[in-house]
Amino acid sequence: MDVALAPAFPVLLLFLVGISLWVVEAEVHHYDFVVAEKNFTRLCKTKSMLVVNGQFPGPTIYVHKGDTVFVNVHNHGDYGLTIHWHGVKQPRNPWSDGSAYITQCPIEPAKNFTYEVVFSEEEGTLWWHANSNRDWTRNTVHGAIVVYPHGSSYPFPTPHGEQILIFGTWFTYDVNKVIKEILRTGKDVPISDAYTINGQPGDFCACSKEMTYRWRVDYGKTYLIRLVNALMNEEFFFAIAGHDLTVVGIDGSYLKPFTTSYVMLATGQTMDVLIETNQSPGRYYMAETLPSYTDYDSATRFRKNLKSLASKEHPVHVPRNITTRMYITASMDRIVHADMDYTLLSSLNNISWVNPSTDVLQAYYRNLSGIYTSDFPNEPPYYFDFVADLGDTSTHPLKGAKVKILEYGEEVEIVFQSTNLLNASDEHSMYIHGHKYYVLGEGYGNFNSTIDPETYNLVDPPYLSTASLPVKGWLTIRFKANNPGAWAMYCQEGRHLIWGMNTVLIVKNGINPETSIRSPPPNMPSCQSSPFSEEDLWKFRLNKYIDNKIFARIRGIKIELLQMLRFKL
Ligand SMILES: *[C@@H]1O[C@H](CO)[C@@H](O)[C@H](O)[C@H]1NC(C)=O
Ligand SMILES: *[C@@H]1O[C@H](CO)[C@@H](O)[C@H](O)[C@H]1NC(C)=O
Ligand SMILES: *[C@@H]1O[C@H](CO)[C@@H](O)[C@H](O)[C@H]1NC(C)=O
Ligand SMILES: *[C@@H]1O[C@H](CO)[C@@H](O)[C@H](O)[C@H]1NC(C)=O
Ligand SMILES: *[C@@H]1O[C@H](CO)[C@@H](O)[C@H](O)[C@H]1NC(C)=O
Ligand SMILES: *[C@@H]1O[C@H](CO)[C@@H](O)[C@H](O)[C@H]1NC(C)=O
Ligand SMILES: *[C@@H]1O[C@H](CO)[C@@H](O)[C@H](O)[C@H]1NC(C)=O
Ligand SMILES: [Cu+2]
Repeated sequence: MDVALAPAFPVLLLFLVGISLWVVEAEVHHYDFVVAEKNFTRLCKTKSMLVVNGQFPGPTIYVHKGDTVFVNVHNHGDYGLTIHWHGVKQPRNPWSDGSAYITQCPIEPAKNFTYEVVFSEEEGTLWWHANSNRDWTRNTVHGAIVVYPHGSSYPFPTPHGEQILIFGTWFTYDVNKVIKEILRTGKDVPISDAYTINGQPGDFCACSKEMTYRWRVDYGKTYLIRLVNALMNEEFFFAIAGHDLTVVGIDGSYLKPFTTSYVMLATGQTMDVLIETNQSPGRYYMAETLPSYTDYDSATRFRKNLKSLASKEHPVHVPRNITTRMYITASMDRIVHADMDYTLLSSLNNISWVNPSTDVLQAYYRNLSGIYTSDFPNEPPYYFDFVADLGDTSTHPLKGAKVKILEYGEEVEIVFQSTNLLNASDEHSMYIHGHKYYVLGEGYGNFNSTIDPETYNLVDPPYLSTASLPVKGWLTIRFKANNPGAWAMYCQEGRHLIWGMNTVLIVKNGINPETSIRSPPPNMPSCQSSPFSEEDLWKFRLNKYIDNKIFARIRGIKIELLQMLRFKL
């Protein structure tokens, strides 16, 4: 640690600091990630699951702002996977983004691939996870990333200590095997058995009393808690009994500090909060709760407090000269087949994503035709009352690998609109790779382009990579397309993602090498034939694969489905 030098060489240190502010050396770190099956016991049951370096959650990556990390991922599992660095911009380096069939083909079993993870503007807490829109490997293959400031300090008093809390979803068996099986056979999707904090269920769960995660703190100190929502499908509220929390950062950027009794994290979000241990010594529960459908006001109230620092050291650059405007509907869909079977899907602007056989980035970079099409639309095909009670209609979205092409340097505004197709509106967690964006506003109902923009925050909007799109509501974001590459944009919630709520933004090169994609590293994994074809997958994503949440809410479909199953017997 630099600080350790201070007592011995105070003069030298001052000298170094004076210079090093200008020639600050970014560090290079190396990690090996061995992905392999291992047995874990929770809730009285032992299961084998895929984890990194035998740990769940996986190892934490520690860096300073601007560092580079080489992570060699050795796949000792029995199927292909990729690892994504959530919220890391990776300037000009989409090759190491780790999106299966979007920026690379999977690392096959017994192979390895070295990611070069380039940190730039990020500062705070992020995370890494396996990334596929066709499986749930990320449920067990994930871990935190801590990015310390470099050459400067936190924009808040330095805490006495810090703690990472990763929230996960627990299944008492390898759920990814079940998901793959479901994609093949059409069996029911399971509900999770518990939620975990740092890999452990709460002490009221079976066989969990001794194992429940405990964190010892000293009285009268301030601690920084780094929260990671690694849940498969849910956003959640988090609180610590008897203590207020001061929110100071989100998705690797700082916020104007605000104090609150609870926080809320969208699926995939990370948050930095301070806690003062100012209550009488004792035990206090740290608890996560899922919102009920009446809790959206609490969620909105919380999110309204999220404001960027917008200071001299941490300025905001909200795009003002918008060259591309998109209005994107996020829907649950259903295709009814001739034999009365139906397939549940999800879509963006009525397009349900289908992975190509070769990754989009390679196809783009090498000018291969026939892999994707560039016609992802800027608006939905039809306008209707998106949030009305539309009943159980069949929606028949289009399928395909349709991408949106952006010129380098464009300033983009996207209004996401959740629809109530199938009477199944849900919250979504909209995530874009390669770019963080400013969240200008959100609201309920259909977006109104006359009155809603008046509510936008153009002064100090939060700078996120993952943001909540409210149920039956809208969300407006802006970003500058200044990172050339092919970047996935999707709902982070696992069940919506595997149904197709995904697309890709291709940002073209600028005019010089500094604004162009780097050349690909050697040894990019090559594309093997996937274990089952997209067509099979499509057929198998059938009626039986009903999302439990939807199940509970759309009784109409449930009854219809049961009747239909009986009919088929
Ligand atoms: C997990 O436990 C089962 C049953 O005890 C055993 O057969 C299996 O080899 C173990 N797997 C690993 C990866 O240790
Ligand atoms: C990693 O993969 C490269 C080929 O891509 C291979 O040459 C090397 O031996 C592998 N390393 C290990 C440790 O498996
Ligand atoms: C706005 O963007 C257009 C297209 O990129 C550009 O020609 C124009 O100069 C920009 N205007 C401002 C004020 O930046
Ligand atoms: C890529 O394809 C386009 C259209 O087919 C063509 O105009 C262009 O010259 C090609 N570029 C390269 C580098 O092959
Ligand atoms: C749609 O859902 C709402 C509440 O979830 C319910 O009151 C209404 O009856 C449903 N409409 C149809 C057509 O099923
Ligand atoms: C989606 O596209 C299909 C095919 O064009 C069309 O039949 C359907 O009505 C569209 N659905 C919506 C919700 O726009
Ligand atoms: C938007 O709001 C204005 C003002 O309330 C209203 O006149 C207009 O009809 C609304 N537009 C739509 C598309 O609902
Ligand atoms: Cu979603």
